Amino acid sequence: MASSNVSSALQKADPDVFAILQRETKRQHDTLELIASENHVSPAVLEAAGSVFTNKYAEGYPGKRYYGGCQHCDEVESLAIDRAKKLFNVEHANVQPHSGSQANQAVFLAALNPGDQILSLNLNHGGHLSHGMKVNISGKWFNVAQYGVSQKDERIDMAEVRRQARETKPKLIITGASAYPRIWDWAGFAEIAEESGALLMADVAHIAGLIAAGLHPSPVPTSQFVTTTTHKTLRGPRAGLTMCKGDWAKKIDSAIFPGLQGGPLMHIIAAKAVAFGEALRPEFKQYQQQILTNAKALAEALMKHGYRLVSGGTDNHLMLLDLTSGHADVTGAMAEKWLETAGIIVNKNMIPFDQRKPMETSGLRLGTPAVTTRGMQAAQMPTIAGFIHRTLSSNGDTKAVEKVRSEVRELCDQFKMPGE
Ligand code: DSN
Repeated sequence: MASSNVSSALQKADPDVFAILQRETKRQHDTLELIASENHVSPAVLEAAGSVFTNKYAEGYPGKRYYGGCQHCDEVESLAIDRAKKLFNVEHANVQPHSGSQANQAVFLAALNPGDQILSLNLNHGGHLSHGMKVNISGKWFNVAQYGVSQKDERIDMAEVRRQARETKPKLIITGASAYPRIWDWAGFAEIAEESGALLMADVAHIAGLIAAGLHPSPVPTSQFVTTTTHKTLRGPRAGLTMCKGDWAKKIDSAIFPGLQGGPLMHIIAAKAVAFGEALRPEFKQYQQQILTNAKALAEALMKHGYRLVSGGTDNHLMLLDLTSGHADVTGAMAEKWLETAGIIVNKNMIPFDQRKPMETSGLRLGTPAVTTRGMQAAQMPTIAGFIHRTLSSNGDTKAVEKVRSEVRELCDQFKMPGE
């Protein structure tokens, strides 16, 4: 197999990097990956990502390149495009964005001018930095208004979205989040966008796999633009994807190249083609269904231990645990560290109306895509919730955490990583 050849070549040529890779492989095997935006790709995706396409320059698009020797780049990029279009039932797909941020920037470059007004979800309520954070290019180049969740039920306050849209008259309304556990009301946003004359963009990075599997409504019919990363629930390589209605195709393509990027990462595009192919198979729907089942089971088990979850639970692959109820002195940063020592990998996260700073936070974000890839099911979720509870309620006590660590390792040994 190519991957083992690559490994042994690397071992010989560069034992230092090889050893680091070995350690990272072991870390991933020995820990429970609960970061909601991470996943474990298949050996096929990994092989394509590590393929000879990394040697090739292919600026341009299939059939219109600025370099010779691009015939196989054309084949693989066309295949990735066709599969993406089929997967999301969308009129146009550009598979070249290197990342989710660049997938979003392509929309900004295609549809906006500096100084234009945008309306997006508040970062502290689950939004994303590329949707208008002050220090991000999106916040520096555009006027940003933000909607949030309501204090009452911690769900997106559609009345507030409408009020802000009327008041600020945005050119673009951005939907989508990096930490929102509920279903999006795409039709509600479309109505508001239409009413206020705004374009609509959905950044579905977190929920792309659920949408592709038909387990979360799709924003494709109601949005001019749909962007995503390809490595979260979609379980592809680390990269981006910009999709749009046919009448925006030309503008989006020229925004990505030559507007934002030079040579596309053809090895990653090949890996996207593989991942989209995997996502078109029936097993992928079962996998996405299991992610949801596991998330519900984890949420219920945590609530049984007395934890409060933002909005009272989850409809998707992630949940936000509010540490202020029950662990008022514990910050998200402390909890993240203790859990990491126990072999449970999570990230601290702001919760809506958080009183703490982003480097501390009062919340943790937990997600089930990666543990589900390893084959864990609802039966394992109470065990994981128990590990989390023991770690947090011990206040990071070394002995207690060590005991959890060894049990986490035992659990990990029972569930293979892809390719093992
Ligand atoms: N950093 C990603 C996440 O964890 O959700 C978003 O870009």
